[in-house]
Amino acid sequence: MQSAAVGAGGLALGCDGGGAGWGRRPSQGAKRLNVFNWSDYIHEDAIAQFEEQTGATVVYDNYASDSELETRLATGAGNYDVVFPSDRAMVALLAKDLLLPLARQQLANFGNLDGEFLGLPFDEDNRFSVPYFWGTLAVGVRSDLCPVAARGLEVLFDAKLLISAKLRRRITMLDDMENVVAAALSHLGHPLNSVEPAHLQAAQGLLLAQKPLVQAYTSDSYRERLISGDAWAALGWSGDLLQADAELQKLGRESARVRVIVPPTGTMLWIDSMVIPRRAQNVELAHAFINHLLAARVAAMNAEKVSYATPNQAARALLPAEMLADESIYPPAEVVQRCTWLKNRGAEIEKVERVWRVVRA
Ligand code: SPD
Repeated sequence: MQSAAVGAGGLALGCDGGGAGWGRRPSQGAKRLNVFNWSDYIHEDAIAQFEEQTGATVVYDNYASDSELETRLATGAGNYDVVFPSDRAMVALLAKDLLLPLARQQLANFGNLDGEFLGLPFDEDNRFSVPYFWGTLAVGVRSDLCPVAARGLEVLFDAKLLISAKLRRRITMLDDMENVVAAALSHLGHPLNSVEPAHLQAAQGLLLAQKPLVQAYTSDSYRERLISGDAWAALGWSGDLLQADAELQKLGRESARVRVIVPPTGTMLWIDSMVIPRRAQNVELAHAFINHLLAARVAAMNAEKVSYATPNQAARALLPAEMLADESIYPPAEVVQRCTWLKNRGAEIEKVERVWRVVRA
């Protein structure tokens, strides 16, 4: 997990008081920008460069779930200026009027974005949001430890296989209702947005049978658990799993690998956006920060660091060919075609919530 408050005002390590951030304290009079982002989701230099260019202090804090972000924004906790909701969270935040319309004239680098990622259903004119990264719901396997040649979700859901291969308590699942229920539905061959009672009943049964075999439901520590070898397989988001593999290589553990499997039968696609909360205190600086992250070089540096797919086409032109060819980051068109976005299921989402409550009880 990454958490930092770095600033132009000199280094003063310590808890920042505004959250879990560690780093510099703002010097008196310096402008302070409160950024709340998913963990492991930015290159520290992207923040440092912005601070250098603007003289501002960025207080950077992390979250691990859409619901954490929604609660903070709804209760006004945190005074955030820039946050990064998923497509699913965007629907909820807009419905509650928690976001500020963006001033497009302050986003000179908006043109760097690939039109394919603009005008998505949750914000058709991008009045409120600017795409940040997209990715897939994937499976990461420590191929050096896990004794089965995993093909996809079966390594998390096939109880017989898990027990015979001694994977009991070696697997982790996201602590995320929609993603986990979608994975179970998908493993059972049902549409991952299904609200059919019979489909959800079967998904609940599968998740309950899996529960005693699960080491943890976590949306941020699976990266570290895979690196340490505590977990051998994890349901996670593509880039975090790839980061675990990169970290093992960096540590010189050549034979230790995390193989990232984007289920070839299709999986969930998601996209996270940059937005400004309605209660933001530093609106101009927030626009400047978003514009900075949209700059081709910054977006490319960021994409290389986090291993997620960038919707910034000017940045893509700067990325190593090897990265662009990595199908666990940019799945081939035929796999993308089999993938699905989360649908807004309106009041029917209660049925999914019920399953999740039973599973997590
Ligand atoms: N560590 C960064 C993870 C970002 C994941 N965003 C996924 C949202 C899916 N609902």
